[in-house]
Amino acid sequence: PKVIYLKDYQAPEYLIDETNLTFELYEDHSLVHAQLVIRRNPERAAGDSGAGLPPLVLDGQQLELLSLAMDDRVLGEGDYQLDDSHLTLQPVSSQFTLDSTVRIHPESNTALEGLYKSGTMFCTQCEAEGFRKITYYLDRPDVMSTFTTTITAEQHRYPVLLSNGNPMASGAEEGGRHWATWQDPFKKPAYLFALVAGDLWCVEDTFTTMNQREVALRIYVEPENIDKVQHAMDSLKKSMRWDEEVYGREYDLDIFMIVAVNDFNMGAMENKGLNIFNSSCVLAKAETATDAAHQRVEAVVAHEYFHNWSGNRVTCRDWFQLSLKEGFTVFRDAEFSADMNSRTVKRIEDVAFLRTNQFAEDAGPMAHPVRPDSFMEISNFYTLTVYEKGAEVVRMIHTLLGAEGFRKGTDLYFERHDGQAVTCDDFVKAMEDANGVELTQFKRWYSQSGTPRLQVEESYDAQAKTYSLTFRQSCPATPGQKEKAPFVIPLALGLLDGKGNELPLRLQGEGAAQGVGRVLALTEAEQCFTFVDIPERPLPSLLRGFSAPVKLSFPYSRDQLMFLMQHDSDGFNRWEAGQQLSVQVLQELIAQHQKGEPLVLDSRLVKAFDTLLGDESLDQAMVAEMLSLPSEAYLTEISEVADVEAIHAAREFARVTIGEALYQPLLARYRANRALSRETGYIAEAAHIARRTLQNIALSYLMQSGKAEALEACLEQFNDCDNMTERLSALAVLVNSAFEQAKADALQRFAEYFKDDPLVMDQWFSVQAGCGLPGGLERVQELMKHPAFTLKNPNKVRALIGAFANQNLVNFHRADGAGYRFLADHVIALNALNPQIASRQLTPLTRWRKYDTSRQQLMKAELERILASGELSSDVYEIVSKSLA
Ligand code: HT7
Ligand code: ZN
Repeated sequence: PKVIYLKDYQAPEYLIDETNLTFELYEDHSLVHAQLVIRRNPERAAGDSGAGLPPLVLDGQQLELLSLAMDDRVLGEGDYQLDDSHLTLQPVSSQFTLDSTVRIHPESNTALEGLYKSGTMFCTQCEAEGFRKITYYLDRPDVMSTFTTTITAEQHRYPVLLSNGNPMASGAEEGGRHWATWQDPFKKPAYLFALVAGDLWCVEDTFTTMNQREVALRIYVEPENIDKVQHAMDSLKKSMRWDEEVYGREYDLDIFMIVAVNDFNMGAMENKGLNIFNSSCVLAKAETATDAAHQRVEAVVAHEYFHNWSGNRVTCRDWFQLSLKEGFTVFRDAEFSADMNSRTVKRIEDVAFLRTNQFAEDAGPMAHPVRPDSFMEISNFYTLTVYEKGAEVVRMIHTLLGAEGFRKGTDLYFERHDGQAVTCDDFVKAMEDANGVELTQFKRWYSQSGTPRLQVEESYDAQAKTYSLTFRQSCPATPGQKEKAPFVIPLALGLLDGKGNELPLRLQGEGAAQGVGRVLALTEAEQCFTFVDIPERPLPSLLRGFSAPVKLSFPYSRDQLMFLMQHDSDGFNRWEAGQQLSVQVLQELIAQHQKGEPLVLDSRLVKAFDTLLGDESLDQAMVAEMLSLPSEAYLTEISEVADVEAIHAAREFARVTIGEALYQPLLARYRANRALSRETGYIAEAAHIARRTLQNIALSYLMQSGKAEALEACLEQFNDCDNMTERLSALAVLVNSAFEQAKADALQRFAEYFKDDPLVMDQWFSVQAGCGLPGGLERVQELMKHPAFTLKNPNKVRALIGAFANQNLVNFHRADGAGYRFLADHVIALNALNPQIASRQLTPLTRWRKYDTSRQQLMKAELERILASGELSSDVYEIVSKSLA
């Protein structure tokens, strides 16, 4: 495949002002008629000479061209050139209309890109380059057009016909068919086009905007899911209000629709006025979806809705700028979730995810900047770096400018660029201009890959009462980038005295103390800050709220970490101190395991957890977070060479020891919370979610004891609860226990009861795929034969193969390489069916450098086997070849 470079970007030769589409949908093929009103791009016309106009090169793949006409002149084969991805013609005037008809086959499209069928429903996925599988077009985000779409289909099978914009007209046709026309008045790139045809029901509501316009809201689902839509509808209305209040952004069409589909490559898609969602990100009710699933629905509904401004009204000039819309929108949805739920818990969850997964990506063969310089396949660049690190970059701008300055910047950005396709530079420029600041050095966050390291040293001068912090930043080499220049790192910090009080902060040279806690902007490779009037040696609380995506190191003792856990005024850093303490303790256990010594858990960790459990005044959500040990994946990420077995053994040993040592306080907490759950029934509010989370963590520790009393509690919860949060947690701890009979019974009853609900069956697969007990691979192989499993459904692939390879590290990384072989076999099978899903499943194999030489060989051998397996999609080829380079 060809490599595409950002430096080669050129504005399009032609623009498309109007796009008129007619779809004729049939069972064994579909026809697409496109009428495009095209003109020469004035920006490119300056150099036009007598030599005539440049050729028009349209994108098109897997299309059967049936007819073509330019300004009513029918074109024959000699009038154009066709290859497998382009149609090239020679315009004779600078403005013309092009009519084409193509035949396509949505009924056999397993890649789920372009127009395809999910079950009986027709639907589309056009981002990033799927529209070219629907018709010949300038399929690039800087070509923006109005769209009018007519759909014709059999009335009985497809009573609902939807596209972007507002409904214009509809009617019946002969032969049991009908039609509907939709018009989208907002210019948009083709990646935001959508079409749906199916037998769907909808839940309807309305939203009155800040300017008193009434917007119709509709969520379409298959009839059996109509009772699972209310939560998404509530989330949508909250999102619409929040975007008005926090960003001043009002919705613009008369109608906003969401459609749930079962077969979808990602979470959801922000098509203008017609969002299409993976059903897992829309459907939620207490009996079938966990608290986490409810929160994900709320977050994804918000994310896609927010794209209406950050992505649709202002879009990307080219796909290298993807983080312009994705990083910004992830930041917006994270802030929304923080406002709707617990701010600190949301930040903890996001940072834990970033540090475990994005930091690993940034340290691996696919490391790339937030704004990549090149790619082979753009679908591979919907990455944690573009999304999550991109959101951290926007968050840092927010931290540096403050909430008010940031809002001034976004107001200017939306005003200046409404209706345009722009770049990350344009976003930063709006921030600069609105605030009168310069962010030139800051922009290195967009162009340099890798996670910066920040080493901190302290010194206290008791006589002068000064306290100095020296910061040294560096960034490891990443593919194509050996040397890195210093980043601007916003460092939020505070200093604590011996009683845990915050000290007023005055830097040397400043007139007066600037309050307690502040943000320093680090700009140099090495920089020292001296605080004055510091009466005693303080304890620093650094990188509060994780104010920058860096790896910070400061030589805290375990006692200091315990002190911060109790006294830091920053909730995030209280959790962070607990995590650092756990990491130190677990690393000690890992070393003991490696030396063949008996494992001994530092009792200070048990004491810290005991204190947390004993303090009833603490927020239960925070206690739950703080009682959760760092994951095996995180322990892997921070290891130089990950010792899979030692990490697993150390963490399991810690869990058993804690479960036994704190059995009574855990049982007391568990019983109190479970009693409340029974008393109130399921309530989807933050305080109840927190209570259930703590209850379930307590249950998982209690089950480590192996006591019959714990099993009894677990079975009572499994059998008698009224919601999926309690039921699935009980099932998960049973699955990970040694109570074989109880486990088998529970799994069987669960599957029997929920066999017709695919999303619940996904959870059933995942819980088993993640079980770290011996024999994991064999269990997964057996589950692949289950009638509910199919490689054609991405949710099933993620639930079983993905959960096994990403969450069951001790089984996936079996010393004989059978886990690697299993994954490679399925990547090869998926490559032919769905290249995007195939390439995403490859991620764990790309991390081979983290492991011992024997595992490295085995992992590389599987990557090489994939490379040699035949015709590879560009998606899989790019990841495999870069991983082996
Ligand atoms: N903007 C959407 C991206 C997306 C996508 C990309 C590649 C292949 C399939 C896809 N489905 C959706 C999702 C979002 O970030 O909102
Ligand atoms: Zn997005």
